Order: sequence, then C-alpha cells, then structure tokens
Amino acid sequence: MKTDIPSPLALQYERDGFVTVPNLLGPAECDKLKIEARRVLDEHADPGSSVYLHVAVHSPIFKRLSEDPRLVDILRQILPKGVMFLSDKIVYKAAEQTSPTPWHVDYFYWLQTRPKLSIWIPLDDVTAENGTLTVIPGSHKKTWPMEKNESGYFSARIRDADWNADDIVSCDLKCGGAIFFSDRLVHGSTTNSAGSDRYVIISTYHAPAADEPFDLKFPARKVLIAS
Ligand SMILES: O=C(O)CCC(=O)C(=O)O
Repeated sequence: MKTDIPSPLALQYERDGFVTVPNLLGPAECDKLKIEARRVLDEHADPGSSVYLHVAVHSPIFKRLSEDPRLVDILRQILPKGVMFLSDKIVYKAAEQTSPTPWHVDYFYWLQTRPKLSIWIPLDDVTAENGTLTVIPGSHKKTWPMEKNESGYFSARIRDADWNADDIVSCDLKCGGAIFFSDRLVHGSTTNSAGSDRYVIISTYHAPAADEPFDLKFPARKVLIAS
C-alpha cells in the first residue's frame, strides 16, 4: 500500500545521509557478478583501469542488477517521487592497488544537476583492511565549499579537521550488502592492504524528470518507477 509516511529506512537516510542493507545479494550472485565485472574490464576498460563507467551498457547481467526489485524496493522508500537509473560503474582495487579513495562528495561530479543517490555494493567481503567504504554520518546536510583539486577538477573543500575522528563510520560488510548514500555525503574508502582484489559496483539513481543536459551522457538511463 502506498502511503506518504516515510519509512524508518527513509528517515534514517534523511538523518545520516546513508543506510546500510546487509545481504541484499547472496555470495553466489556476487561471484557471478565478479566474473562479469572482470569480463567488462578486460573487454571495455583501458588496460590497468580501476574504474569503469557505463557497465549496464555492455552487460545484461549488470543491467538486470540496476533494476533488480530488491534494490528498487528500497529506492522507492528513499525516492518517493519515482526512481530513475542513471549509470553504474565498477570500482576495482587490485591486490597490489593499495591506495585509499580520498574523502569526497559525489555532487561535485555532477554540479548543478538534480539530487542523486548511489548504491555501493561490494562483491567481496570488505573491512577496513581491504578498502571498505568510510562515511561521515550527517555530512550531507552541510554545504561544502568548492575548490579545484590537483587534477584540475572541482571538488568539495574537505579537511580532516571538519569532523572528529570518532565520527567516521567504517562500513564492514559481507559481499552483497549495500550502502545507499546521498550524493551530498562525505565518503571515501580505506587502503587495501589485504593482498587480495576488491570489486565494487556503484549504481546511481535520481527522481525521474525531463532530461538535463548532463543526463544525455548516460545511454543506459531508464525510468524504473514513474513519478
Ligand atoms: O569504492 C571506493 O573505493 C569508493 C569509490 C567512490 O566513492 C567513488 O567512485 O565515488
């Protein structure tokens, strides 16, 4: 039954800027998705790439995942005005690729576009030792100033002094768990010092609306629940 009362999960998302949903996918599914992720990287990504965008364009398996009812049932609670898939990307940390992902705010990837949320799903069990996601709860409510980073891109001006060390949540998760997070949330990921590969799929959604010019770069976009 459709109701206008936000679900506990939607209230938690509004308060913290993210929600964690364990065991959304099973381990056998994650193993299949990892094989598919490897295929997509080998066939479509530049050699040695650790990030590949537009996965659903090249993979029916990931396209199915982007519209899987288990994901959409949660998305509909957080996005009551409808759900549209925008794009997905593989983020791969090889055993020898140990670097952490620095703190950032995704909104700066798509400045002046409508609000979005992403689902971060590890296809391996993740802990602080092998590159799990780290988040600052509530940081989505702050307006972060903008600066140009070393690569010439605009990003949020974020400093460790902006929060206390014990505000940081390190999201230990079994493979197939999911973190739904706002594009305003400060997040990063830890160093991968475990000596094994770490595969993640990140899918991004927003409420349906007429295409913004930015959207036209994403050929797999699709309305999943009309407004
Ligand atoms: O999985 C990770 O390392 C984090 C990736 C990330 O936050 C991003 O690509 O925006």
